[in-house]
Amino acid sequence: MKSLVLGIGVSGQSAKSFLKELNHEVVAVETGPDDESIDLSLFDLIVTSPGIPPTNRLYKQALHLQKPLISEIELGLRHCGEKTLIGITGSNGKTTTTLLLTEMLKNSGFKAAAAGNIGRPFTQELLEGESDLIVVELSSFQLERSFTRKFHSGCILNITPDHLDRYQNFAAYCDAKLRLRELIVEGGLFLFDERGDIEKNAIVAKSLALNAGADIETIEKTLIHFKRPPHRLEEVGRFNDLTFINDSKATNIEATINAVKALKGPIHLICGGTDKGGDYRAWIEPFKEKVEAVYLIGAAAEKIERALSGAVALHRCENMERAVEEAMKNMSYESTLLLSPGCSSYDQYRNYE
Ligand code: UMA
Repeated sequence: MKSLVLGIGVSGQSAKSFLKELNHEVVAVETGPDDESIDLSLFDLIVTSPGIPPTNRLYKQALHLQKPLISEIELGLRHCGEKTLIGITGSNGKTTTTLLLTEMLKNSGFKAAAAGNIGRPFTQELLEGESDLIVVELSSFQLERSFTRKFHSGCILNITPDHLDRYQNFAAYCDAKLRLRELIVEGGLFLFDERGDIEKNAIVAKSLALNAGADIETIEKTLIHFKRPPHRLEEVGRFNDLTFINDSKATNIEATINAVKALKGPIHLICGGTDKGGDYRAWIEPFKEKVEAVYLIGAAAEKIERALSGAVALHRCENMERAVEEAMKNMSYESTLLLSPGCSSYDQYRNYE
């Protein structure tokens, strides 16, 4: 078999190693949007990385030529043997839920591991890990070209507008998320909570853990001791009477709303970055009476300014440093400075961290 891997990021590299283990002859390439450099007729299988959009020319050509075009996740699903798999997707809360569930299962004695969108590619865990149960965090991108029913259970935590720079509309994004339902084995547990919140995420983790056979006492203990991963409503310091919160993982509009709802006012909010095509007017109502001022940074600043104009005090800032300086001048007694971008960070940073 001769296979082509599109994208040489972590999942592309992992897919390449995995295919080599399967004795495939493998070529891995980076591919620009209009790339025509590869003769696809030479390949029996094409594995695509999540970051490559369906508008990419090779991706489109592969479909046109009816070549098998699969995600790195699908590659793993086809060769995961008897491992128990649990899938977690949603617009917000999936990493926290994945970690919490994995912790519950490990503490209950399972050889469990977390993989997928969380950072460690699924195929890498299959190749190198010693787990016999894998909790797979799945992004909409990863679900797009995944087909094999192998998950014993799974959940969609919530679906709110995100990645509208990649999808034609919200319905197309929902369709990608809903693919998880098609990957769960007959009779497997499927949970779908359209508008979940972080408490509810604990209930989801608990239900999935119980379903997998974890014991209730260990689950409850894990919940008590579980620490949210960093960059999510993380208190990073206090200065005089001011509190500083890092919520840089809030890379969509709903996530910023969740942050504002979870905190006490008055809030001074730093937001902005790369726009993902959503409507920031959704912030007007939840910001009322709680958010005292908004400091705008990054490429989306102008769009956010237009959406929020007249609803809240707005400050356009050159960069993060300026935004912090400006906020420090304005913050009154017991206010909170919140970084919750509501956008992705690629215009200024390598990633949300
Ligand atoms: N590339 C191309 N052509 C393109 C786009 C990208 O050649 O059109 C190349 C890049 O030059 C780069 C490689 O592809 O070399 C990057 O591939 P990728 O963007 O698919 O990223 P990976 O490094 O493989 O990481 C991916 C996920 N990234 C994305 O979905 C963007 C990681 O999720 C995931 O942890 C990893 O696989 C392991 O499964 C990150 C993410 O930001 C954390 N996810 C998004 C989110 O959570 O919102 C979906």
